Amino acid sequence: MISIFTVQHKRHDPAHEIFRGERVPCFEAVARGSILRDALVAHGHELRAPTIDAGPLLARVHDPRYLNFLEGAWDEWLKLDPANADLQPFPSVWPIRSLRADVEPADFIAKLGFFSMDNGTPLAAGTWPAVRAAADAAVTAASLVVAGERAVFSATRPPGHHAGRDFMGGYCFLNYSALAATALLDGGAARVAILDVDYHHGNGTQSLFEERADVLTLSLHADPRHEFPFYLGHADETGRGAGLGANANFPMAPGTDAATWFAALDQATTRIAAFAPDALVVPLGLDTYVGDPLSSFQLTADDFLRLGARLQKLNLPTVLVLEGGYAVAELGENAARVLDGFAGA
Ligand code: OKP
Ligand code: ZN
Repeated sequence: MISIFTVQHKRHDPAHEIFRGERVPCFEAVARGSILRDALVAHGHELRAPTIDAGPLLARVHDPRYLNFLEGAWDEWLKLDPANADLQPFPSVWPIRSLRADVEPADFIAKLGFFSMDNGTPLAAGTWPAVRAAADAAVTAASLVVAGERAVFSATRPPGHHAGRDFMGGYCFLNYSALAATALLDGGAARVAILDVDYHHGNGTQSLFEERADVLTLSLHADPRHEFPFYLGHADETGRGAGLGANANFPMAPGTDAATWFAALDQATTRIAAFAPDALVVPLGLDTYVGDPLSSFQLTADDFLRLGARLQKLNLPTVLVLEGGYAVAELGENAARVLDGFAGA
């Protein structure tokens, strides 16, 4: 399977994140990118650089005000104090219920909270070029599928599925799967399904499409009562307005085993078949792996082969987009197994 990969991912290299009040090394580390690249090559998958500029699509998925903030954020941080070059900004205040989310503040840290859902999304000097290149990768993958490729993998980091129209969160800044789905619709698909198999609910993707009838969003994930993103991803969220009936969540208990997970996948794929889409986007998180440090699900290496085969059987033009997966040593092999399962099905 063609995989779109860019070395630009290395420019997003924050030194730490906050975990239980302490600064710890980032789980979402640069090493994820190189290990993934090596495994894809070892498994015989062709790597290509992005060739399409996602620029024109960005403002259709994200708020221009948010894009503007993200692009200039590091410069603003340095303007506060040049010594900030060696430090990392984190938000500390948010416009929660009863506070105004319509007036953009002037203060940098206040703006950071205004455009974030958590303090777990570290921003670094090269974050913008890295996420812009990752957006180009996802749109390039979609355009190859529009041009007739059966399936293409956008093998990029950091992830994207928690990012919403005007906010970052959960290590994510730009929603690549939403960009890919938009490119597929532009390319002639009348309906697109997005099947998120990351351990965490794809809150950004759900919120971006919840009012649309032409994009079916589905997510298999850990019950948000117990796991990030906590405030979205329940089974009773079925879409809104024109999009009522075009969202499906499959929250599962912490510790869920492969049999239960694949039973939920069966339900999701039945929904997709009934929707009869023209194309499929798969936000592909490998953090359902039994060895993942952030998750409690129990999928094994062989289960990723099975997952690839199941996705292939949907018989749809497919864009896969890397999301989570923090068992870094095994990430590349697990991702490659999904592609191998797809190819061998
Ligand atoms: C992103 B993706 C642990 C904090 C966990 C939220 C998890 C983000 C997961 N130190 N922060 O969906 O894999
Ligand atoms: Zn995840």
